[in-house]
Amino acid sequence: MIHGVHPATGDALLIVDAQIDFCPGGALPIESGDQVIPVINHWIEDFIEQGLPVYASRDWHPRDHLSFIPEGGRWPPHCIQDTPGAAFHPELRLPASAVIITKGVRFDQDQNSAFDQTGLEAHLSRKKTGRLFVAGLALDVCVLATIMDARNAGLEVVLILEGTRPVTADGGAEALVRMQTAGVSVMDGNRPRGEN
Ligand code: VGL
Ligand code: ZN
Repeated sequence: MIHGVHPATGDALLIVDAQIDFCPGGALPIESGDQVIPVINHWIEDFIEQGLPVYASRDWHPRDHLSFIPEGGRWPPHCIQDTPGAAFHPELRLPASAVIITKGVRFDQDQNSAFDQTGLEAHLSRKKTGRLFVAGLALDVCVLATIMDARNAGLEVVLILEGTRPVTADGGAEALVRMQTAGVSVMDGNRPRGEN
């Protein structure tokens, strides 16, 4: 566990799927999923203050997506394009400069990772991003897939632990082991600066 990593040039913040459907009351609710929002807002402020880029992915499925239970998939229908539940959490303070990454739109496969066929790797390389700070939902699904792809793309990764929650506790614990084995820095503490 690390404390007090400070964002600097070459860093970017990636917020994964901070959407209504993944929060309590949503279609695929993650326990305390909404509690990540104020944590993420602090990080957004810090990145913006320093002129550093902010990215936000969104799960954005066509209706009757193959990942939905009625279609033989494993999830209740969620994040259907342009429905209220697919919107970012209303308290998430995304800046106008945030770059949105849309995923999960394919009819023939799910896309848990924000890197999966989105072109994000090439974009970050062009922007000379070397390190990604990652938070969002869910730790054991899309955050995990995104972070593993980021590592495979050669990026350094800092997981903001207070800014993520798992679908299941066991899944979350396993995800953390896999991430740490892959060289991810797990940051304990909900502020980019200060005491943590
Ligand atoms: C996610 C389940 C299904 C996620 C997306 O964003 O973690 N989880 N689709
Ligand atoms: Zn999904």
